[in-house]
Amino acid sequence: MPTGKNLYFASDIHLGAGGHASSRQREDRFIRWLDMIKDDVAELFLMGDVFDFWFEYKTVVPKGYVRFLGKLAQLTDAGVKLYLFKGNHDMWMFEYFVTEFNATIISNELVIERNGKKFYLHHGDGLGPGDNKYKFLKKIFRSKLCQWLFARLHPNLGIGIANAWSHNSKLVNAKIGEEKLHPKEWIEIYSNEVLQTQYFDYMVYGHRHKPMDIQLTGKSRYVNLGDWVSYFTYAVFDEDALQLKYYKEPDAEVPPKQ
Ligand SMILES: [Mn+2]
Repeated sequence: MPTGKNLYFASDIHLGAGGHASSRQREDRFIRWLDMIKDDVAELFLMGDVFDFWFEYKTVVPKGYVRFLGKLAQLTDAGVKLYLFKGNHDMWMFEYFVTEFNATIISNELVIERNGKKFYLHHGDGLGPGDNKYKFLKKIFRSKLCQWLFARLHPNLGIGIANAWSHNSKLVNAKIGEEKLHPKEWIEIYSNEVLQTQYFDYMVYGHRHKPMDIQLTGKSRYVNLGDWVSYFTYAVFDEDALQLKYYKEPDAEVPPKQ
């Protein structure tokens, strides 16, 4: 049994983005964070775009991320419950993480209640009004036929195309593009709409690459997890309240010598 009791949430690590060296830096930092929380965590929610691209074939998975995967194995072997959300970059996770980590894969939203608090959890893509082009693409990409066809391509070709495409839609440009489409914080608008029919204490998302803690209708809060590209942010629920935090490297906290 895990000794920890807390719930931890993080998203948008985009492992693989920016080339091997830059990705390793992000991976190492994220692992240091996992080490920091390992005695304290009961349930770990990785809320999408953990990988800049992921596709698993029946017998093949993408190269890389071995330290991260090893650390996840260590945590889940010790009894930590892992939830992996599909993001818009890694919507093609199938059985591998279930087999290896006994993870629960979440395709859309997950609703949970812990210690009397109600949570609504979603990666954050394709919500709210507009962006019909993306919503249409998401349907196609998530279709069995599309996945079957993609799996027929040789991995060198398939993952090559995916990486080229991912490099093309750079994170920052994608963010600016989305903000042009939705000048208002659309996840906030969406959340308030959901709250009209159902109460949640916390509505937690990623995807925006921007940490936010916004008061919604009534007592509800919208927490956006930010990312591990520029902010290194996460949320923790300690049986009492949800807090958005910045991960500071332990050595960065040492006060300068007099
Ligand atoms: Mn995303």
